[in-house]
Amino acid sequence: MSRERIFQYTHPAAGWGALRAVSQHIRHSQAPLANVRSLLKMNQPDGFDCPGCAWGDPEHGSSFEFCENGVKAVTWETTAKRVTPKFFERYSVAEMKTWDDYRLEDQGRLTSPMRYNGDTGHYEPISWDAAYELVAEHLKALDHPDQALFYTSGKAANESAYVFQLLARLYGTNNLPDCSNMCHEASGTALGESLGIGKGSVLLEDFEKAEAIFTFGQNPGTNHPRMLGTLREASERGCEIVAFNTLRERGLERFADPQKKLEMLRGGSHRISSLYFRPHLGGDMAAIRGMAKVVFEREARDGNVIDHDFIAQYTNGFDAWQRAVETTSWEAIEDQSGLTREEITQAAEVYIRSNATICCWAMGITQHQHSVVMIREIVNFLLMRGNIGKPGAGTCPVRGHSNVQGDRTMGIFERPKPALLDALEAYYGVPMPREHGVDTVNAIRAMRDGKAKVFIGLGGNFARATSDSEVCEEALSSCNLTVHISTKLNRSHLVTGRDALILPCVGRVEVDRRADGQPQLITVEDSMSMVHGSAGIHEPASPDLRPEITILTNIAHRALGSEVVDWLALAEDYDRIRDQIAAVIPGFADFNNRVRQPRGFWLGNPGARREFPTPSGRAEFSDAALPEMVMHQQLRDREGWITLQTLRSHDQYNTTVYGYNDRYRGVEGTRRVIFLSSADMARLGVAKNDWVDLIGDSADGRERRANGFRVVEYDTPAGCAAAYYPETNPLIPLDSVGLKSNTPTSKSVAIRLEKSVRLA
Ligand SMILES: Nc1nc2c(c(=O)[nH]1)N[C@H]1C(S)=C(S)[C@@H](COP(=O)(O)OP(=O)(O)OC[C@H]3O[C@@H](n4cnc5c(=O)[nH]c(N)nc54)[C@H](O)[C@@H]3O)O[C@H]1N2
Ligand SMILES: Nc1nc2c(c(=O)[nH]1)N[C@H]1C(S)=C(S)[C@@H](COP(=O)(O)OP(=O)(O)OC[C@H]3O[C@@H](n4cnc5c(=O)[nH]c(N)nc54)[C@H](O)[C@@H]3O)O[C@H]1N2
Ligand SMILES: [Mo]
Repeated sequence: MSRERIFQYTHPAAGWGALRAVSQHIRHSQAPLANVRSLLKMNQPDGFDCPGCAWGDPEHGSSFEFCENGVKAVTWETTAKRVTPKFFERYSVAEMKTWDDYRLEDQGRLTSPMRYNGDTGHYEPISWDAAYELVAEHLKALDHPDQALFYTSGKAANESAYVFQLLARLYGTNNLPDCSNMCHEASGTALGESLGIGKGSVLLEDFEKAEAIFTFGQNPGTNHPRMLGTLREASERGCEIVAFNTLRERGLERFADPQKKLEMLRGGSHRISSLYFRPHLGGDMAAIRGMAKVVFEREARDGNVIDHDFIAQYTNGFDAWQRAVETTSWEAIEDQSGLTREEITQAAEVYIRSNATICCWAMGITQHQHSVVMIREIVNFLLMRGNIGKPGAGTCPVRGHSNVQGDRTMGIFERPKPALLDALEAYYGVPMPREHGVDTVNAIRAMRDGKAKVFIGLGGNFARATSDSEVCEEALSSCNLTVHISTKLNRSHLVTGRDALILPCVGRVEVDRRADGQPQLITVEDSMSMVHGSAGIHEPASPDLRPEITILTNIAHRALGSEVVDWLALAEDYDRIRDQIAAVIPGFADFNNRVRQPRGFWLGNPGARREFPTPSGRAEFSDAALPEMVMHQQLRDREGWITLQTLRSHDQYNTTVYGYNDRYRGVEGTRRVIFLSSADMARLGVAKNDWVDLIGDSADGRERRANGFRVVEYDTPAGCAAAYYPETNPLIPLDSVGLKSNTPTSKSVAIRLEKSVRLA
């Protein structure tokens, strides 16, 4: 770890800093040659899908797209370090529990299946057959299928996800919580209500035609670096980019493209955003409503701003929304958004000038209590000028995990639509469970209340990614069995049920071979609904790894038998899984052929054709009122309290911590910092570099704290603080969730600070 240092970052995003960071990560992973080879194969027609983000791939993807965080994701998986049975003999679970997330994952790739022994406190080797048998026995022993939980993290490929949901449903439950419940759930819900389909409507090509792009609550410089290239190109050809972000984020301001070496040699960079606004946490709905107010005023004055034909032909509820906008006062808008009427008018002018507008958003929008109505307001805003279903315009919820969208398409959803269940019943000829299952937060409640007894995780780090860490750990520990299908050691493995298994699997960059030696293909779907193939190129990190599908089908074969589904045959050739997907999931006809086309295929989005599969067949405006008070308004009069957003540093992938630097925010050598405005530092009586403990809400009688954070002064509005996830997850009460989305409110957490004394 490098020395702790807080500094002012003055360079553009990416650029030389990114190249330096890349070479350091390749060196640290100790497998340099292999890494370089894999980088050249990333996001190529015959290579593997980048395990980083879900941003779309360019049409002319012949030259490799450089992305610092893609490199980190790949080197993290191709590391030469190994976690062997000897390692588990040496370290007890109790000892590893004292390690932080970085140290756990940095031990390297898991190599062998392991079973926890409660008597010794160590994990011990177990054979694959015995492990499969153990899971099957536990599943068979439950009184009711709803006592089992099947969690999915969004890296699982379509084929793994399809098999996993089939296993859960044939076993008899819809208990399929996933990481999406903590991520874009509100987007799916809001888009479904407004437009009839829970996915974004734009393609990458639309970014080449947009005249304005609005981004809300998103940090692409770190989390979707390839999107910066897209934004830069748009900006270069004169498209106006308007950013709304509570923090000043470097990647949204300036960007130097590492692929343009000449520009970097000259020390050049390119401006990304034309306008940059910093609303209060949770203030975007008010800001958007303010922009709509300006549009209505301009329509009344000049006419020709609102697309009345579009509204009449395709939508419902416009008048009620117009009334809602007109009755919302500027005072309420300014107070909640933290932006002035002048600023909002300036942003609205860009919208009025543009004939084709895209709105992008991510976690700064989806992780609040009122996220669903906020996203519906984004859609209202687009609909009013007909910005759905025309080139260069539409909705773009920027997804997280590389296949999180595909997993939902494959049926990973605790509240499946009847049509999916009907299709499954028709194909397999057996009844499917109709009761809704539990999402992530309800899965924790179910374990806590003794209603769920077996937890199976297909990837991810459930104990660390969820809110209220202590409650979640107690819940997991009360299970009969916890099973984690994983590539790397993480905290969830250490929060064992009475029985616990770690089942190590082949990673995305590794070859997965059929018995005849032919490589298997897997498929994924990106943020723009493009489905394409992915095939690894490295030999697996250990001969004792199994592909996810081998693990799942062996469990299914033993737990359910193979009368309805010939599970083991599915694992032999994934084309057989794809044939079943083609028969069950709409849009996948002729899947095996179409996915072998160079760029795969587009699933399409009815919204792009101005078809809206809502009950009315029309796009629905939402006339929701602004929430009376969002968190920062509730807390500003409570002495000592402040609203915290929990976010990602530049050196992490969710709970995977690559290192301790957050270059663009000027933090080096530590993750235990809290970003505060100078006004809040004065109000709360703390100074730069002070050590503080963070205390969460304890209204339900449970103490919540996270100790030992250093104060960093940062350019953010008063009343709004920021610190990294997952260290701050213990502060988020399990019951603090979004309305209708049930997503933890990770961007609106009530905290107060206590000074702590610590040796430097
Ligand atoms: N390298 C890397 N890439 C990733 C990930 C990663 O951890 N590392 N994670 C992946 C996943 S699963 C996801 S979901 C995405 C996440 O991508 P992001 O959504 O970009 O992730 P966060 O770090 O949570 O950043 C939230 C951003 O929103 C801003 N923000 C917070 N609250 C508000 C608000 O109320 N209003 C406004 N306007 N802004 C706000 C914050 O200042 C911050 O810039 O990235 C994916 N890609
Ligand atoms: N406070 C707060 N909490 C949050 C968020 C936030 O912004 N703030 N963000 C939320 C969001 S957006 C998300 S998406 C969730 C993420 O939640 P998860 O998806 O559960 O967590 P990850 O950290 O992505 O999971 C990392 C682990 O996945 C395993 N893994 C990696 N690759 C593979 C693979 O190819 N196969 C298998 N089987 N396993 C693999 C590794 O063992 C690794 O340790 O966290 C959520 N939690
Ligand atoms: Mo996510």
